[in-house]
Amino acid sequence: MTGNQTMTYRTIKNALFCATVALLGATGCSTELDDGDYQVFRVAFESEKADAGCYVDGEIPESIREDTTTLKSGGTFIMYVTEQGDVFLDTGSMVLLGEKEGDTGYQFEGEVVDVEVPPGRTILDADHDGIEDADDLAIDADMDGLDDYNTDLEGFPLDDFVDVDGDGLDDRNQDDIVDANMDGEDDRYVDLPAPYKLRTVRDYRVEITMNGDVVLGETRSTIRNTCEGAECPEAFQASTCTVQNEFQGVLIEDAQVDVALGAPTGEPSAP
Ligand SMILES: [Ca+2]
Ligand SMILES: [Ca+2]
Ligand SMILES: [Ca+2]
Ligand SMILES: [Ca+2]
Repeated sequence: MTGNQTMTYRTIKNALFCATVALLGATGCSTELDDGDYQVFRVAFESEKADAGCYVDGEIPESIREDTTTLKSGGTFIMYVTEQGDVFLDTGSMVLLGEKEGDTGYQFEGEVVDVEVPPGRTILDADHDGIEDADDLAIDADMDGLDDYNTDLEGFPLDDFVDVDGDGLDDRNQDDIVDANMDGEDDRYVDLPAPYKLRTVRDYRVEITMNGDVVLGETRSTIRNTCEGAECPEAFQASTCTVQNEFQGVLIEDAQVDVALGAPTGEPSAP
């Protein structure tokens, strides 16, 4: 299927089940879902609440702290159970795996971990042994077993010719650029990774409580930034930002849902 095609499905099974339950005098639908079942909810979100950790210096600015709105934003959740009994929630921007929580609730969670190793120093290391040549007592860039810089007892070079890139120019004193792999970069210089890692962990969580045909719940996304290693930059500050949002909604019976099919787009946003 192409990215522009749409998939349509109906919650007829659920609607029939709800109708049967209603005829029997019970209130609303069961929250019990079997393999292959799905339910569609239309929900109204409150405005997002970001905690102080989401702001510079860990303080909610005066210009934001007292803002209020009574407007809601709308969303559609699709909950379904696959063959293995796994319960999924499609929020429209991501799909989370969940589990039943008590008699009437479900809890869905997901985590994205992003580790970055920033570029570090560039060193001159002609023989790529990891030792900067200024500190390297035995350099043998052309790997002929003869030291490129030391001399014998009579003062003659141990290696009379070093030409890693085969351009006829001695790499030590005649060659402006040694580029055996032809990428335009001098092979004698090596980029070292920074001696630390930056880790960003995004946790997403959605809780849904079902009560008959109505649902209540909360979405929560937390982003934690940490630095690992002995040489983290002094300016780096670990941070934790949590954004929370409550919602309420209804079960859409006999819903017809159009879902755009396409490749996942970039990094997920909050549910
Ligand atoms: Ca070296
Ligand atoms: Ca050599
Ligand atoms: Ca050369
Ligand atoms: Ca090169």
